[in-house]
Amino acid sequence: MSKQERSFIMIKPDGVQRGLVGEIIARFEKRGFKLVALKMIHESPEFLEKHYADLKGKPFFPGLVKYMSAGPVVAMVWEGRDAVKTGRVMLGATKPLESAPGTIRGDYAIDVGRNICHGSDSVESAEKEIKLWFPEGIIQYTSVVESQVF
Ligand code: FUP
Repeated sequence: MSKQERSFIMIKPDGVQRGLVGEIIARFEKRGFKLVALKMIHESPEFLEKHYADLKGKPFFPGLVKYMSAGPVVAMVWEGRDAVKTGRVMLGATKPLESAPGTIRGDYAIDVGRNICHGSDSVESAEKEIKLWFPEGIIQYTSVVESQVF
């Protein structure tokens, strides 16, 4: 059964630097998801360590935290049917060799350590990540897509 969900999607510092913000947002909008939160923010290494707490101890962890805190990111929450799973499909696989053309990573990345975007991997982590990145809460509004009756 498909479900209405929220996913935390982030454009990483390399995605911002490479001018891919509009492209990534357009893909989610065109797919039919509703943008419910958006901000550009330059976070500290300490904050990124919280975001990636599950990966603490991995050999790439220090480099990951350094890269993620090197510049601003665009943090977003997208809402819609199966937003978490579909968001992951749109992002593409973590490993560049496995990320299919047509996905964001498959179209724009060749390096696992510079892979442009992040997307929650489960509904539970989406909830945690949304709380962490948007402690101020999320705006409620009705989108045109929702108000259509067909
Ligand atoms: P993903 O959920 O696709 O972002 O993948 P992971 O949670 O496994 O990894 C988080 C981030 O760690 C990736 F986006 C990139 C980085 N990473 C590396 O730099 N090297 C690796 O071998 C694996 C992940």
